[in-house]
Amino acid sequence: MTMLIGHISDSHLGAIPYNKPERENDFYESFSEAIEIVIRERVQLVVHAGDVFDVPKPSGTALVKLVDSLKKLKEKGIKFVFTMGEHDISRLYSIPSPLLYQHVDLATYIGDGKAREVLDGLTIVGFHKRRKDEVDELKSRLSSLDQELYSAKGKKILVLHQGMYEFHKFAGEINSSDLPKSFDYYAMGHLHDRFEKRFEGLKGPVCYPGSLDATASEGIRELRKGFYIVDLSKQEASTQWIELSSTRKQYSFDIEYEKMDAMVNDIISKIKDLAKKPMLDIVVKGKELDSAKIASSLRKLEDHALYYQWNTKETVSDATKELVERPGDIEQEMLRMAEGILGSKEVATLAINEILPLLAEGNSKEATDILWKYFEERRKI
Ligand SMILES: [Mn+2]
Repeated sequence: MTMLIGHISDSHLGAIPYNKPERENDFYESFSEAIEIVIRERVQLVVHAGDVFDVPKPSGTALVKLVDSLKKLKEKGIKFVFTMGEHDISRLYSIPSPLLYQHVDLATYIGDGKAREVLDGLTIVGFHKRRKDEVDELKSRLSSLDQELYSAKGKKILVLHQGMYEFHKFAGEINSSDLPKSFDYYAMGHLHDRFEKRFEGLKGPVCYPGSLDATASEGIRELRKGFYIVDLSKQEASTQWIELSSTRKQYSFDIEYEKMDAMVNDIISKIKDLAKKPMLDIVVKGKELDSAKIASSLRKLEDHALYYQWNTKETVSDATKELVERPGDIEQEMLRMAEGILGSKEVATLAINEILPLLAEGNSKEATDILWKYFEERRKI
C-alpha cells in the first residue's frame, strides 16, 4: 500500500519582506507551487509544521490565498493537517486565524497533542509552538508518547514547531534525546534553513524543510527553498526534498571599490535575464571610500534588481577584527542585564522573551498591546 505525504513548514503567508508588494506575492506563489507539486505527486496528506501565517491577524489576501490552495487539495481528496508556530499564535486574541480552516472543514488542527489516525494506518501527534518557559511541559508530554502509542498500529508521525540544538546552537529549544523514539518520521518546523538527520535511537529521520520563502530575518543571501515528500510505504521512511522553482533569487556580492563600475556591470549581466528581479546585498571593499560615488555607481542596479542594499568595508592596515562567534548564552546574558536594570525577573522575562522579538520584527502594535495587557493585569492585583 502506498503512503505518500508532503511536509511543508514556515510558509509565513502575508509576509512582506522589505515592504515590497512583489515579495508578499512571492510567498503566495511559493505556497501555490508547493501545493501544485504535492497534487501532481499524488500525496495523500499534507503536514504543515507551523508558522502558516506571518502574523496572528493576517490580511484578507493571505486568508484567501490559503483558502484557494486548501480547496484545491480538498478537491483532490488530499488532507491538510497543521500545527501552529509563534507567528500564528497571539496571547491576545482567543482564536488563532489558522483554526478558521478547521471550522470550514478544509484542514485539521493537530497541534493539541492528541493522537489521530489521519489516514488508514497512519497516526499523527502534533504540538503547537511552546515558548521558552513552556518547553519543560512539552518535554514531559514527549517523554510519555512512546508508551501512550505503544499499541498504535501502522506508522507514526510527530509534528513539532521547535528549534533543536543539534541543528542550531542559538535557536535550540530541545535535543534529539527529548524526542520519543518510536516515530517513523519527525516533521519539524521553526528553523528556516533545511536540516535532515537520522539520530541513533530514533526510528525515523528528523526533518526541517525550511521556510517556503526567505523572511526578512533570513537576510539577503543565496538560499534554496522547498519542502519534503516522504514515502512511508516501506519499512523505513524515505525522504525527498523538492526545491521550488518560483523562488526569487537573492545574492550577496563583494565589490572592489577600485573596479566598481566594471563589477556592477558584471552583476547586471548575471541578473538581467532572471524571471524575477533579484534581491541584492552588496559590500563595497576598499580604501578611502566615497559614499556618494558608491551610491551613484550602484544606482545602475535599480532597473535590474527588485531591491538592493549596500554596505562598505574599509580596508585598513590593521586587519579588521570581526566577531566570529556570538557568546553561547547571549539570551541568558541579556536576561541577566535586563533583570539588573528592571529589578524584576518577571518584567525582564517579559521584555526579553516577549517584547523584544516583536519589536525586532517591527511589530510595535502587538508589543504595545502586550504591555497594556500586562499593565492592566498588574493593576488588578
Ligand atoms: Mn517561522
